[in-house]
Amino acid sequence: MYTLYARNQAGSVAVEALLAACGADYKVVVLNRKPDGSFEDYFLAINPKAEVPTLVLPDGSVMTESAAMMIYICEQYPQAGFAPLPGEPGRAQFLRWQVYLAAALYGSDLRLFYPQRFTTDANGAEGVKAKAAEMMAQEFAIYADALADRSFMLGRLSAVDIYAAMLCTWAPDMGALFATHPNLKRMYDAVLQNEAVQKVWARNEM
Ligand SMILES: N[C@@H](CCC(=O)N[C@@H](CS)C(=O)NCC(=O)O)C(=O)O
Repeated sequence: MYTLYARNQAGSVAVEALLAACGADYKVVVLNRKPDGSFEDYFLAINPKAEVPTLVLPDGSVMTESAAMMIYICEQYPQAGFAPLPGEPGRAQFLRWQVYLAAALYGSDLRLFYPQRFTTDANGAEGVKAKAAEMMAQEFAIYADALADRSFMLGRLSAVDIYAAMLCTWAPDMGALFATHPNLKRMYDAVLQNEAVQKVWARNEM
């Protein structure tokens, strides 16, 4: 069984949705925060960076990094069809966008929501936040341009779309994002047609 350490509406959402959509045997442990905002102590022994998602695999080993988890899960459930497998057409684009979402958009999101963690300047947070918002807008535009008139980046629902849908929910103004990029709304609605994804969104109170 997989154990996913999670927090509602956080980066664990896409991993949880993919596990559910693949029909994996998994359980979710929703982490609580201590009064100082840090996660419970036992979690540090599992992930020294104390970040969600953290995934414990059926063999007991620990995985961090949401994009890597999603690529791995797709490979464990090839019949579910949420990624082109190595050697199949579309594999390069699958890897490209999976890593783009993690490295570019997820990164900008973290700087937007936790700007103080990205500067040693006591007055620097506002600048970090403003630049993150600017970069996020550009990164969504690049993604939307590549998506063009398709509903799914690779032509059929894949882990990339699930990841992108989660990231859309973190946009500072999702309505404005969808007004600027109607194809992102089309993609989002198409991802949410998947019943397993819908259930995970609901469990996360999204
Ligand atoms: N690169 C990591 C980033 C994970 C991350 O930063 N997660 C955030 C939540 S979305 C987190 O746990 N931050 C620490 C906190 O909330 O205290 C990944 O893709 O999994």
